[in-house]
Amino acid sequence: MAATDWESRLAAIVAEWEEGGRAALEKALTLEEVEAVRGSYLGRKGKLALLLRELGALPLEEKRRLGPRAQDAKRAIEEAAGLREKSLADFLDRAALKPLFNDPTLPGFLPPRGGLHPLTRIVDEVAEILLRLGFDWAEGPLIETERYNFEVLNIPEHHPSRDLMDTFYVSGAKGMVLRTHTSPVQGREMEKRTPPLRIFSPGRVFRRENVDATHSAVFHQIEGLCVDEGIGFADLKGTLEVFLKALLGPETKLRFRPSYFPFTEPSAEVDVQCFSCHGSGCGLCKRTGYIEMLGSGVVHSNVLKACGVDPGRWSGFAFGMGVERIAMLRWGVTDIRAFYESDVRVLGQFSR
Ligand code: 2NL
Repeated sequence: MAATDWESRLAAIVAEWEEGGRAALEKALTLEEVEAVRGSYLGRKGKLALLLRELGALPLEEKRRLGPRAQDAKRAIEEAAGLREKSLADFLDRAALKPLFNDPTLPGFLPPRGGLHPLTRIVDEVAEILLRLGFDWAEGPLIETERYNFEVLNIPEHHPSRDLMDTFYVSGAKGMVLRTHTSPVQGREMEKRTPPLRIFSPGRVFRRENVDATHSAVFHQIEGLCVDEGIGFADLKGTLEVFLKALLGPETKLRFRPSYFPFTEPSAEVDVQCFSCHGSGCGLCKRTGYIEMLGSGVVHSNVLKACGVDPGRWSGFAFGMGVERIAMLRWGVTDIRAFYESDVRVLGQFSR
């Protein structure tokens, strides 16, 4: 056989080894599989072994030139097979020992950890602050009467804000609605208690909304209410200043904007200077420099009266915020539906 022929066969074997043989060794899971790969090159009928046997027939000069190259290839294959064999053998030894005793030096298996839902975390944080300020946690029914959801709150029948609220009416139960805000809890508490009182009401509310990235028909609110002698707008400002600094950080800057709610007069919406761009304008604050955080106001005297509180002696302030909105701002969530889909790949990112 010609030397050039022999040389090209060696090149083909080396190429095949590099492109497939080496990887086949890495995939081998038994000593038999390792031996099969090694044997296909170096066994009695192995490709490289056969070629090496034919080396003797070549002229001496060619033998000197090509011999070392073939030996290098042989050594590379033997070395790779040996390494794989050793690591497999070690692994199999350990696997064989495993059932015999517990090795306490091996790392343990971490069980998957649970965590609080992001909305629960916001409610808990807000509650901790308000409890510290002397507010009591208050809850009430999700299915409300129109009286507590609307009338008591200075929203008479045919008042346009009843339409604005997009109410779910309970079929077959006249005058019953799914509460559109948590304000009815405050109304009920005002009737039950005697001032001075400070309460907050976290909970689920319902509106007939078309669901999209920022709207859900079921969502959550937290409202606060304070009634005492001599309470005015300054008390509202001071309380919200302390509350929002505790929630968002001591550098938080507030801005009060005049607004309208049927149950407060005067009313204000409270913005905080954007905590992302510090007021210079960015995507989060839509270039306004401010982010809307909550609605608030001095409790309307009609509401006090309707709940059995004498507006001649008592006055109060109230505020309300959306839990989802705060959670979205806090963690940069852009689709409200992420909170309800219960995808652990999403919710797992919030666990501590
Ligand atoms: C908002 C605004 C607000 C209240 C809620 C309230 C409750 C009673 C009396 C007076 Cl019983 N006011 N609640 C007042 C102002 C604003 O919520 O944007 N919520 C998400």
